[in-house]
Amino acid sequence: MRTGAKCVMDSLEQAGVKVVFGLPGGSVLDLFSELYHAPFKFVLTRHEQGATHMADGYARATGEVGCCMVTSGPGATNTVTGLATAHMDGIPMVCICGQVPSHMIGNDAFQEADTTGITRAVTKHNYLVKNVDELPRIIAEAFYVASSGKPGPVLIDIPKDVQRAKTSATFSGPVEMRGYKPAAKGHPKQIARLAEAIKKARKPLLYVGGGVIAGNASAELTALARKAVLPVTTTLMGLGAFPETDPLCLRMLGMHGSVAANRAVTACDLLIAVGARFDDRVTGKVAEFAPHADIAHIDIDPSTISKSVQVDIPVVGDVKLVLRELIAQVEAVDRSEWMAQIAAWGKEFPFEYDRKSKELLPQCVIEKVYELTKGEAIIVTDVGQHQMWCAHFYKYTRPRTFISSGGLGTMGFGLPAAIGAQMGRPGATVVNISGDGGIQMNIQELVVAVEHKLPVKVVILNNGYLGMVRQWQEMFYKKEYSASRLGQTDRAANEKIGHRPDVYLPDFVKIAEAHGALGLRAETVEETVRALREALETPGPAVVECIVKPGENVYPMVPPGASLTEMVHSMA
Ligand SMILES: Cc1ncc(C[n+]2csc(CCOP(=O)(O)OP(=O)(O)O)c2C)c(N)n1
Repeated sequence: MRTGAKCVMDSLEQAGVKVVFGLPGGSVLDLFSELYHAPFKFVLTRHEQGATHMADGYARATGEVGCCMVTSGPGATNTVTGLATAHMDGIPMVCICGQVPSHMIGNDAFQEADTTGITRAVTKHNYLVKNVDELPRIIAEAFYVASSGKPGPVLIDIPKDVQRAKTSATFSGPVEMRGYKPAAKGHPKQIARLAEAIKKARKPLLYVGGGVIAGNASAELTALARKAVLPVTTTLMGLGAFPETDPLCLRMLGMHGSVAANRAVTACDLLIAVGARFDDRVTGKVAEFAPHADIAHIDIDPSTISKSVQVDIPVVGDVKLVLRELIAQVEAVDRSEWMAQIAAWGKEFPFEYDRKSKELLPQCVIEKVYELTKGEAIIVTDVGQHQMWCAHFYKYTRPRTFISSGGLGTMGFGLPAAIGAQMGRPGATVVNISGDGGIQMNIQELVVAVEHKLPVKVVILNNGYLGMVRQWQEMFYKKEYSASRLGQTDRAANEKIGHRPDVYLPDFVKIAEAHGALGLRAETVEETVRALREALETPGPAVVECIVKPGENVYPMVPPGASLTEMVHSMA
């Protein structure tokens, strides 16, 4: 006989869990008591949101299921943003929550929240465990659901009495769930139709999303593109699925996509979406998206087919298996005219910035990170302008090297996700690039990197603004800069509140030092290179704050709701 708490630890071990992120409280003390003897590592975070993003970053960097454990009530509600972030991007995660004892549920007990109710819409599946005998099976199911089909987060809510109750139940699989049978092989007829369409197309284009990375299908995707001469554009989530240094790569498409990618979407006669979901940030005005193309869509999730864009050739299946079938059926086709056209667009409109600027530009900082890490780092971003510049000015050549909250767009994701990524990939260079806004949302987790001797490097692009908000206000809201100035470097504002005008508020260098990390500040290109070098050579975590030009905008940009042909290149 084992307690429920022991069952949880045994089941996590059985599932191959190597590290759990979280924070204890009254309702999970039984679990934490057992954790004391568990063979895997536990990382104590400073906020449950941090725990969820760490589990998420760990999953994105390794391909394994990320795991976190929190208490009931506020512990559970603090996971909502992290669960929603993972849910939107299809990231496998299992979150274990404590719950008040079963007989108190519904009584407004201390630290009670309807966790399964609250998280229903932000998880792939969730459980409230009512009987300890079911625990081993439920945990095995949770890991299966999280990692199969389109991956996603699964939450298990375990009342305190269930943690303490004893059971002789075990579960050794296999998992069988009625109504949940993720597709594996694509339909052979549909695959043959697509192969035929690829042979006939004069201007085909592969539009690749995060599903290719989740499905570990980058090698197959690359082989298909090269064999059948198919140019490739990726979404933000798809960065790294295809080498961006390859001449077939058009870089990212969509709102802040490259001119070449967006023009190719508009001109192509066959658009092959692979593990992508036609997000509004990708399509712009749907009615004018890929107007001349037949659209094929390969995805494991049938619910995504024809959801926002009508698809002509749907192929539901595991992308890796479908791509393998396709590779066998396609052949090389001469598309030199199409390739020349694409190359010309790429040459005429590369991602660029003012290289003569007297002020330090954020794009330049990212380019320096690219040069100094030789393009081999794992880049983890927050959300905003810097996120888009990280897509433009760093070239990703391998999957799982660009980690970002694409679907939900969660500020505060970057630092904890980078810590999780570093935990999963101890030998990798992990660089978190954040804005001065986003970094302040989970800065408390820096101490976790210090405690665990994780050499995460944090680069803060400090423009004194919630930059992306400021850009939208400049472009679409009559320059009414309402509540977008953060003002770390705002001398007048400092003076007004009686601070020394030349003091940074907050002082990120001091924040770094207060957490036990190296803190450096750079205001010029030379200082940036020096600081980045020092940070990269430091064995522990380091923070490099770069004071960059405040008013810089991300271009090109497709205004919200406009078609991909209506790209804005500058305010001038
Ligand atoms: C949690 C959260 N709150 C609000 C937003 C809306 N938002 C999107 S970008 C942005 C500004 C980000 O500013 P900063 O972190 O300084 O990065 P920058 O855009 O300047 O690079 C805001 C507020 C968000 N994405 N996430």
